[in-house]
Amino acid sequence: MNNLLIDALHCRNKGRPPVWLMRQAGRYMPEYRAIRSKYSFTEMFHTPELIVEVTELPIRRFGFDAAILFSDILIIPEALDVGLRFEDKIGPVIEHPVRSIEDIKKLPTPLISEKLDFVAKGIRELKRRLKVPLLGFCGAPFTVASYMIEGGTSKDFKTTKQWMIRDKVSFELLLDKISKETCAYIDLQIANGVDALQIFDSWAWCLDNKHFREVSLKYIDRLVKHVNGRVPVIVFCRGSSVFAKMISEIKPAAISIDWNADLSQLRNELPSGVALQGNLDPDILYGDRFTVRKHVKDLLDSMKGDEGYIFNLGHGIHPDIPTESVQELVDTIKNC
Ligand code: 1CP
Repeated sequence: MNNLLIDALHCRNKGRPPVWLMRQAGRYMPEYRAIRSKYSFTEMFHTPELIVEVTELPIRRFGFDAAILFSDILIIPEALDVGLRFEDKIGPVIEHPVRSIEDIKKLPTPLISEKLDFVAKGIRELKRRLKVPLLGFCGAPFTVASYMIEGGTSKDFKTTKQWMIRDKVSFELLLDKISKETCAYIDLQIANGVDALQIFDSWAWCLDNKHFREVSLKYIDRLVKHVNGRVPVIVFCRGSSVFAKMISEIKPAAISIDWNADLSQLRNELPSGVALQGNLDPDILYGDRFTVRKHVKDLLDSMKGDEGYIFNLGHGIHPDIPTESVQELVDTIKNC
């Protein structure tokens, strides 16, 4: 069993840093695209056999030190019957957006352990097969809420922020509802064997400091408290370069940093005992192999000897990244 990730999450890794990439099980892999040509994305993440197969693809091809469950953060809105579908070239679309107290009251209270049993099956099979730790994940309530309110992907989060600014009390009722269902989903993942969890708050960057604390961090804190040390938790947000100190107050095992910050400098500003993950600019992987190697080495050098460092990108890998860049990245870390 490869324990580099778990050791690093406990800040006691004496070996080389572990490496995995956000969105490693995705469209940049020809093997993924081959499976995807036969099934819709929704069919794929609903089918335990395909969850297992796709989760394992990047481990087999590149030798990452951790697997991340093939699924999606929007599984919670889907379980809340808001009419989720994924459209090619558009992304997620939510047919019945949530925009008022009345809409929140209409949301069902599903039995997550039954409704998402296909995920439990996938996790159990993966745990039988994998020789690296399995990361489960969920969306942070703020980011999940933004999809439910906007009805899909947004550039400016206008509808979400307008509601938040005009009537924070009812806005928080939605965050509360999403948090409750997410806690049940976290329980399902832990009960079936995930070794660690990552919480994705991809769109937290759109919030000012005060609102980040009040509508994002507060609910991430609820999730971390709910996990209560059963498995290590990594908190990722776009914006973590700025919000890292605040995030460290809720004591996750690790914070995943976007690519704006100088990671080694940030390390000095944070309490010891919190692991750091990140933070290569995903666009570096468009460079040639020498460029990729140089940037990976520079980041490794800057974090040398840090027992709580996990190599990752500052956000997910783009679908058009050449696989050669990913191999160069992994090889550079393994040979460091
Ligand atoms: O068309 C396809 O083949 C589907 C593409 C795809 C994939 C491969 C989507 C649609 N989701 C995923 C998998 C996925 N999503 C994983 C799997 C594990 C991995 O390899 O990392 C994970 C962890 C996610 C999480 C996720 N989904 C996030 C948070 C992470 C991030 O990148 O910020 C978000 C915001 C989503 C929403 C989502 N799912 C898919 C799309 C196209 C989107 C919208 C992204 C956007 O709004 O820009």
